[in-house]
Amino acid sequence: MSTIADAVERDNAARRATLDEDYAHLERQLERRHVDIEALVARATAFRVAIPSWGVGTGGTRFARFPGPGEPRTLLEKIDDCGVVQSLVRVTPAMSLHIPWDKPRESGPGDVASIRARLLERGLAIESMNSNTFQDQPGQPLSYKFGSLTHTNFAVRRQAIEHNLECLAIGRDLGASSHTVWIGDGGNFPGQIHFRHAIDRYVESLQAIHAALPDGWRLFIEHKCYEPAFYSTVLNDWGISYLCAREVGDRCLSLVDLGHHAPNVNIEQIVAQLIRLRALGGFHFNDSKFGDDDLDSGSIKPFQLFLVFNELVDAELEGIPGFAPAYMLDQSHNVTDPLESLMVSAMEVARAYVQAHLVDRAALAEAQANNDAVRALQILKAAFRTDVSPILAAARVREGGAIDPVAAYRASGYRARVASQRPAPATGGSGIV
Ligand code: RM4
Ligand code: MN
Ligand code: MN
Repeated sequence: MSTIADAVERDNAARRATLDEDYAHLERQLERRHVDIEALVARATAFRVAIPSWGVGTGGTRFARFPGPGEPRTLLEKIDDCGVVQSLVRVTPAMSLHIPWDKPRESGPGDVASIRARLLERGLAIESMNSNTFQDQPGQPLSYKFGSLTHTNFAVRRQAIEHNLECLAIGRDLGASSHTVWIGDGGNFPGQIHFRHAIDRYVESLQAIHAALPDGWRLFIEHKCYEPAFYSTVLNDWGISYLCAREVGDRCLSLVDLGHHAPNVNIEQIVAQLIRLRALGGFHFNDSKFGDDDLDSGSIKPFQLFLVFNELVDAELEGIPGFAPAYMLDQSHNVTDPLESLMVSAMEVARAYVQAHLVDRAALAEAQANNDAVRALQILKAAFRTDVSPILAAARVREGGAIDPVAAYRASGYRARVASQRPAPATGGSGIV
């Protein structure tokens, strides 16, 4: 058993020589392609992806949840776990919170002051707040069974709006800078929902939330094609998300969650469209085989992840005005140690980002101008096939992180240590939808 810092030092010492060798080799390879490896290390170092507070607990499916040992029971413990991830991978300095799952206590441990202090201690900040009107909470007067922000009854909509305003107030206290709204509203049967009236109610509710946004904040709306409603979802796709965002207000932007589209939809093209419309506010990374599976980023379709970043990096390099999407992991870790999944996922997202910087954009533009499809794909594949692991590892090490975060984490004995300090609660916490 050792602290994280000890484990990093020991594990890095054992891997240092191999990393140096691999780095030097990659440096020579990239020189032949006229790419400066140090510039890529700088990109990798500057990259950021936020961790959702709900990602550090074990997720569940609608069938079961199998809690792991040492799950965090409070926001303070979630901050501790996120601090571990950040100290090892060094690209995850921000957290995203879900209210009421992460609601601060009135006083004592877990209140706003103690949360702020713990964040500071762990080198973390809060980025986005997330409202939760897809569940009923104990003691809540009105139910969301038939909808929240788009409910037919004004009193239910009012309650859902109030909840979002509370999220803004908590977020302001904790230093957040954006609010993300995903609702489960929709219908299970044809005829159940009046499509046009439901979206009218959605826009009206969102306008009330938008009007209360603190200075400098952005409001993200997240579409999803199905689930928990299985026939129709109120905010079902990116187009309706864009149109609603425009009606809601100038600080309202669309958020893309990789798992929220029908199978085989071209998500990278959606990303490009939203960028063109200056409407891409944020991104939830995860991976999927069939639906909103919330599997680990890069585990199923790494080429798709790369193609998404190809669009994001293209926009970044072009300097599109106002382009500053907030990146976050949004995953459900059902069968792994969540901290391991988060570390690997953050590294996979950073990998796709760095690989996208390897695309020879001048050559690609030329291939496109000449309608040379084979050459265009070759250019993308050359970037995608490059193993940038030594770049990512070098960026981590220079920032004090681990060459091999999972190995260092396992060697630290952190999970066993928190398992003894955090007895499992009688009831399992929330999974993820
Ligand atoms: C939804 C959506 C939201 C997340 C919830 C828990 O499917 O992805 O972003 O907050 O799950
Ligand atoms: Mn999401
Ligand atoms: Mn989701």
